[in-house]
Amino acid sequence: MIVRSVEQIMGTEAEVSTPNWTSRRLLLQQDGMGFSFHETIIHAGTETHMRYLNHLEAVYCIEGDGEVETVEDGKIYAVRAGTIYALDRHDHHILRAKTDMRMACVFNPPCTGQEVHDENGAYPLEEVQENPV
Ligand code: 9YT
Repeated sequence: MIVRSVEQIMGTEAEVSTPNWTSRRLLLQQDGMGFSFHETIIHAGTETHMRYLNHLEAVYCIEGDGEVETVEDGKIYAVRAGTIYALDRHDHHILRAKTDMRMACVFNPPCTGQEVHDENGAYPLEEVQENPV
């Protein structure tokens, strides 16, 4: 069994920060679970454009207040504690944080650790599958 806490991740390579967010990657590809699991803090007042062309992501809001917009149809959804959104169509989306937001994020296929968004708002696809079962 794997047991970890965010305190153990802070200050290590598995904590990745950009101006808009800080992601603590609690479970990664090398853990062999078939998904990665991150706690992400979205900083208040930020707007982040994302489009995970190579991944599916589900995002569950634990704390904070904001909104997510799907670019294709311009729909805007409130995001607050208890809300989940799932990017089942690799949706191009914009996340706006009114306050700091604490999110639990799951990626399939799993992230390897150091990903930050490229010019398309995507993460690269990692070819190696550690857990091909
Ligand atoms: C909510 C969201 O997608 N934020 C960007 C960071 C990402 N969740 C990550 O790498 O943890």
